[in-house]
Amino acid sequence: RPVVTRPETQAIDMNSRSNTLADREIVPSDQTFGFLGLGMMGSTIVKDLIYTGHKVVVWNRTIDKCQPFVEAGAEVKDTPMDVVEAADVIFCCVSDPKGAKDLVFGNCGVLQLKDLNNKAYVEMSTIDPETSLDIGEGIKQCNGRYLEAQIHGSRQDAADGMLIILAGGDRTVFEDCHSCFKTIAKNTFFLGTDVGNACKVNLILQTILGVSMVGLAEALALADRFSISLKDIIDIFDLTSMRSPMLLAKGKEMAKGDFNPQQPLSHMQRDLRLVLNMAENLDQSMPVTSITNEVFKHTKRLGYSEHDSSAVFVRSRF
Ligand code: NA7
Repeated sequence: RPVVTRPETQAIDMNSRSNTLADREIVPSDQTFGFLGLGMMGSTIVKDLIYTGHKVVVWNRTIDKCQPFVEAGAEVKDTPMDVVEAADVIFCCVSDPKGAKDLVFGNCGVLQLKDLNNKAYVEMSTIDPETSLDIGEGIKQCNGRYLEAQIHGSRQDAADGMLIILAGGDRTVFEDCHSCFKTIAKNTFFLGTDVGNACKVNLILQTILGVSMVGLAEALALADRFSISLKDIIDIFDLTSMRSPMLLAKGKEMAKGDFNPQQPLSHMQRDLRLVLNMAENLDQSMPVTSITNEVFKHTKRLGYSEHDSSAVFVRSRF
């Protein structure tokens, strides 16, 4: 069992800006935007929203993480419910479906405010279609409007303003979010008014990513057993028609043993679990994804939850 050092938690650099912002001519909406969840994704997004002139109200479970945003001009509230009271459009960006549901249905959650008075709720946490339907139903029953806006991309993509937004649900909310999405994303797709579709598309993309990454890790581990230089393999791979920016970047991280979390391994395994649950409900056979999930699950057990998904290479080398 390898000795694993946890990746360093990187403090958010409030002064950094994505280069793409200068070219986008963003006219900030005059609505007030609430933001629940200031993890790596949430804080990067909020930082750019403030910079582009949006009025932002924030809340995070660990309150200390709010301080840099107060200094940057955001208002902080004590509970999710307080954020909803103060904002017109509320984004949520937390780790998993359970966290996303807690913030809506839990104590001091969004729905404690019985009448949302046409306010908009936007779910950015990666969730499964059922969770999204439940949240959407709850919001609608309290006179709110709901949009699922799944974010596809790494933490670096967020820092670069290069996310892809996959949205579904209430079109008016999608329009209300225009200047925010333009700030953080290179592309935004509205996938229809049916809640759940955007979650499905996001999880399908994650399946491609997870399966590819495990294939890459196994192939590089075999090269390593033959003592073939991983750098040579990657340089040659770069010349082939198989090359993709993502696989190239992940291959380089595997070769260097640099697993700085761009997309944490725990998030990848969560996504594969959600994919397999979706497939189970349809009797859809996904043997390769099942094995991929097992590989990530085992790598988690080895202590690599918080590292990048590319740490799956460590397991393949055993
Ligand atoms: P991080 O950096 O791991 O941050 C996770 C955030 O979620 C952080 O703000 C957590 O609060 C919050 N969290 C987690 N569980 C809960 C519960 N139960 N209640 C309230 N808040 C919670 O993840 P990322 O920012 O990289 O990713 C966030 C999402 O974006 C994820 O779904 C990705 O797939 C896309 P904490 O600071 O620990 O108190």
